[in-house]
Amino acid sequence: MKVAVVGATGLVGSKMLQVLTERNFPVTELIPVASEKSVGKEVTFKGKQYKVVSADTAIAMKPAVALFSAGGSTSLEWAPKFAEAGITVIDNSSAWRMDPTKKLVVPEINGKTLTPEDKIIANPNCSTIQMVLALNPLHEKYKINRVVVSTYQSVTGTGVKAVEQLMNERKGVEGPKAYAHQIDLNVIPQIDVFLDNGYTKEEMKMVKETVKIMGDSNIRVTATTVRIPVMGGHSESVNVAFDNEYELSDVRSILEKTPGIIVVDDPANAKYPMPKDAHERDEVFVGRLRRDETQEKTLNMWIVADNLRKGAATNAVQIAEFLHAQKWI
Ligand code: 2RA
Repeated sequence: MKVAVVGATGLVGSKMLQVLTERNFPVTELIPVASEKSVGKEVTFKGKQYKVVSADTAIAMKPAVALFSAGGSTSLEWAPKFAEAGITVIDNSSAWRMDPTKKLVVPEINGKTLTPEDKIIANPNCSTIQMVLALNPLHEKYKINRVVVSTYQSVTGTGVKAVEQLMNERKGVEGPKAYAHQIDLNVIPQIDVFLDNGYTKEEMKMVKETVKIMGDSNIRVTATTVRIPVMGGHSESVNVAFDNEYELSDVRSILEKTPGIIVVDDPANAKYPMPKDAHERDEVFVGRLRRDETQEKTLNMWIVADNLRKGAATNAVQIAEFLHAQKWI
């Protein structure tokens, strides 16, 4: 199958190429797409060199599917043009996520809602994906009414420039800045821009996307999202209030049985999820499972995942795998 990757030279785009290779997605021809300044550059995929082309050229080459990771404005402009040409778009930007006519998909949760008519499919925000994967099976059993989440997010979520900023600061050399503040030896309680309600866009993504993916507007989410000087994955402290009482042992076994989740929860032996262990893994890691002793029917947990993989590239490729399994692409 011909596969286009739009934004192929970025952090998520490169990870998409890696994940397509590792998961042996049946790519017969790769069409790497990037901005005009990258057109003509070469990208290596499965040991072969492919020239980066423009979006116009990619449409003319008629791929079956296009994985987009090139930012919201590129998606707004180009995803409809790909879709009109019959190419299914799986879009990692925030452009279409809250559009009521588009599905926002974590395959394990709501993949089954997809139809062959869905030509632009939205991939959720990284911090939302890892959280809902753990929340959804617990919601099915105990009904969640409220979630309080605080995140500890890797610089890789911002992109190459942020990784360079962290590394430069660590070495004490000057360079371009992705953040308004130093990130090394610091914590920045701002991810994306502030909105009128005092929350950041990232925080409101977690609020709104959770409800859309889990399909239940009764779930209330409040979030504080924070950038930390870490690579490898996003971590989240999540407090979950249920309608119904639970047993901690049942919660553990539900999570252990959930595809895509690995429970790492052995505090006596200092075993809990950490980004350095989640790095380059497709699974979501859950630990520090414990009762909230201040409130009944309430659970605390700690969730970690590689934000470039399950939080972005892996989830997008899993959507493509689902479409391929249905023979829709
Ligand atoms: C971040 N959620 O970590 C973003 C990336 N999509 O900044």
